[in-house]
Amino acid sequence: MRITTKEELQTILPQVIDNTPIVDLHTHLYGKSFGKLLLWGIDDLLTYHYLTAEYFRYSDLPYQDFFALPKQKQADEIWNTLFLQRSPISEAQRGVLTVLRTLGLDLTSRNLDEYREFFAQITIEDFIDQVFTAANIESVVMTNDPFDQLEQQVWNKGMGNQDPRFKASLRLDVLLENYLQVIPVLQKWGYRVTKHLDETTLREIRRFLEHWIDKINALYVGASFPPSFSLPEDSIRGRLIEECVIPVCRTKNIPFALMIGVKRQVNSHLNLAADSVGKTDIRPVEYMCRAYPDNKFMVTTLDRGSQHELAVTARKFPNLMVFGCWWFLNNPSLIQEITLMRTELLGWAYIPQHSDARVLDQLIYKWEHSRQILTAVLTSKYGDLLDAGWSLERSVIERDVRQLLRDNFLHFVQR
Ligand code: RAT
Ligand code: ZN
Repeated sequence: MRITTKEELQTILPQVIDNTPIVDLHTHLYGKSFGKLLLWGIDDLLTYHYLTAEYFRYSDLPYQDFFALPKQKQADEIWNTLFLQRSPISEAQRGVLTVLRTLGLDLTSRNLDEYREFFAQITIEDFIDQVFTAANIESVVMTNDPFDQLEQQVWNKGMGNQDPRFKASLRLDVLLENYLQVIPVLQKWGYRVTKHLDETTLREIRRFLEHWIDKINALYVGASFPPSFSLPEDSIRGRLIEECVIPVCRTKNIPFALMIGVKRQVNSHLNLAADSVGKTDIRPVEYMCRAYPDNKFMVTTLDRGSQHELAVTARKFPNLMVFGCWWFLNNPSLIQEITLMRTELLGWAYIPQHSDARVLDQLIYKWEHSRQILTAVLTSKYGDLLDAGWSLERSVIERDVRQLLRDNFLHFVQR
């Protein structure tokens, strides 16, 4: 179907964006076989760490008293403070409303027990189906930590890849940031490693990485990094990256995903909500892409200021795939700005978003809100094409949008 006017564009584009299935490349979700690691339901939704941080902007309850409460009581506190005593206007707060509305719950009742009742009556199998259908998700990528004991049990039983909608990625924060602490664990597992990164140790760490990539069928290897991240660097982390992670990723032909700019634990009382943001230096990314042209790198940064430099760097290196509006950037005004800028600099050659969902239900709001923004950005950009006299077809728009929401990631991991 040919599209020649902006009215036609405004009708068709939102349909195409809604109908395109998503491959969500970074989440903290797990398949059902991971048991209680898979969070879902109203109490998990309300105790999301984005909301706990916002709760403490208003509450006088001491941190330790709040965190000592059972989850349901924490959820009550957050509901009362953020939803009943004031209007839920922040992005994370609005997200809860989008989820409840989409699930058909009555927002006028504001009755938490009624919402709990809904979740008590549904099985996790049905709820996974419901969420994936509502958000039109094809698959999500988990964040899999080889040192997490609960996860290990599932992988050791061969049950980690049971549901093909939940793909794996190997997360290496623990290895890269706390190598000295994990030496005894690696030794217990039969790896001949020492604190001296000698040839045997490096070979053994590569063997460990290869083993886990194969074991979980990892689509990529990933890690988060502080604003001070630097490469090349004569440090344990720097050597592990250049002498183990990068060579193994090349052998396995999978990307190394870097999430740069997180300042961990700036206020440790906040637990999971304790982390903050700092200015990211893009020079290490430039170095890696140039020094390792046969490797593939996926990069997202946490601060707004580095976004432009990152997008320009992607123009220089085809082995760099920029992705997502991470964490504190996952807010409509910033997503809009960043997505517009990336489109202007990179066309279709980037991945606009990942959800970072920690609670299954969040897929609904994270993607509904991101789809709305993508619609606004592409309405404007396709509108410019119509103004220039370039005609469009529905099938062409479908092809373009599919690249952003699905194909760019799948092709990048496979190529
Ligand atoms: O967005 C989040 O939920 C953060 O807590 C982090 O998990 C971050 O996304 C990360 O992957 O380190
Ligand atoms: Zn994350």
